[in-house]
Amino acid sequence: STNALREKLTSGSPVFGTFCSIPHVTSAEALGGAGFDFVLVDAQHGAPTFDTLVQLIPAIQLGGAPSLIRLPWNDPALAMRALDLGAAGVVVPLISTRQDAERAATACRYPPSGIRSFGQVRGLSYGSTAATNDEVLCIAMIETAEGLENADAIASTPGVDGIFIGPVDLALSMGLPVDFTLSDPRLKEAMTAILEAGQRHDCPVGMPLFGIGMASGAIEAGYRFMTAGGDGGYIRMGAMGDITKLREI
Ligand code: 3PY
Ligand code: MG
Repeated sequence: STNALREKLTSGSPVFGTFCSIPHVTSAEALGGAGFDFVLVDAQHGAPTFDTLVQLIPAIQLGGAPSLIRLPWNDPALAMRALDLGAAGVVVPLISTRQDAERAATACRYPPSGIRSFGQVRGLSYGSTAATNDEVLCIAMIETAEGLENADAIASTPGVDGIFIGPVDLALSMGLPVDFTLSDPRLKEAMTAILEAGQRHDCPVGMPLFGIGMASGAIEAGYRFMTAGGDGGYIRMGAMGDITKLREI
């Protein structure tokens, strides 16, 4: 078997995901069934902890989508555990150097390519340890000024399968204000530089969409995978939309 998400990422057509930040099987299954190409379980900023992944990943799978787990930190133990619990891949925050990228990529691979320990529990097997090494996804987040400087070194690291830009942390690290429209020219220039580094090394680059109005511009620019929204926002928006209309009657 092959990792369908990896196939989509290499196909060239845009790939869309959404954030799971609520650690409950019912909402996770609903997100998994919504039609996105992947669900990004946010174990960095969201409420999901590693204790809940064993329930969330199968629930999302039951809905029909693969899971990527955003780790709280670039910790090999967490990457291995997320993969052993059935994630299609991991998203590793704050990758700033080649060494950071190698640490993340090798945690996801069995020897001889890496240091992943064997014990899959419900991890996805792609036939052999070598095949599994080829199929799991290690997505490195570039979201610091140092990561921007090292974008080529990160994007060319063996086993780094994609770059996900964190525009908010990147702006903060560059001394810029938080602005979800991402319109500061210095931030735009930085994001373009990362995108171009990815393109130079045939490494797909993704970004979060702060509103789906950003999607067509992002696709045109060359971003290959994007996240839109997430469970908490979807509940809030749906509920607010209804009560707003009701109050207008
Ligand atoms: C950031 O913008 O820093 C992110 O991590 C987005 O997910
Ligand atoms: Mg971030």
